Amino acid sequence: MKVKPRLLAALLALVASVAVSQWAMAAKQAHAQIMNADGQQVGKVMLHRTPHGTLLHAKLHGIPEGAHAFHVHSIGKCEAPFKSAGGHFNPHGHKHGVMSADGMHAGDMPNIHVPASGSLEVEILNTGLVLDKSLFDEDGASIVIHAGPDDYQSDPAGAAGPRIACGVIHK
Ligand SMILES: [Cu+2]
Ligand SMILES: [Zn+2]
Repeated sequence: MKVKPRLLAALLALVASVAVSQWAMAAKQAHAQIMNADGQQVGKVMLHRTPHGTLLHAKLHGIPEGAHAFHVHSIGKCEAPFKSAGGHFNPHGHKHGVMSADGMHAGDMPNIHVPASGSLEVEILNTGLVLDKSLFDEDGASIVIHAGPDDYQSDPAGAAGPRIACGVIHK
């Protein structure tokens, strides 16, 4: 099929404007107060929109030393033991894990490694996460820290063990 150049240009402009407006419509930033299972605040996470996904900036304290899975979960409800937060945020129906050919969830991120002090400040770029209406849907979304590390492949949750901290993501 031969497409007239002018029509093609108009179509390309339309596609570009839809992509730009979706980006522009996404929230510029969001945040989550992270609480442990005893209801104590153990840090916060700022989420910043970028043209390439979401930059998460976490400042944590009072977290047990060691490696912990760090995910975005699909429900914005944090009631200990935080099953209330649902599964991993997964708007595209993928399998879990950065090491899975069928992965990964938009909520999957690298493990965090907390030193003996229990405090950690870290920035993580999640290129699959957009602060748009899929995240801010009716039941919201949350950030969850697990007792153990994510193995990056076990579906659906990376065999990361119990959930030890959680924070609802707010615009
Ligand atoms: Cu998780
Ligand atoms: Zn996952």
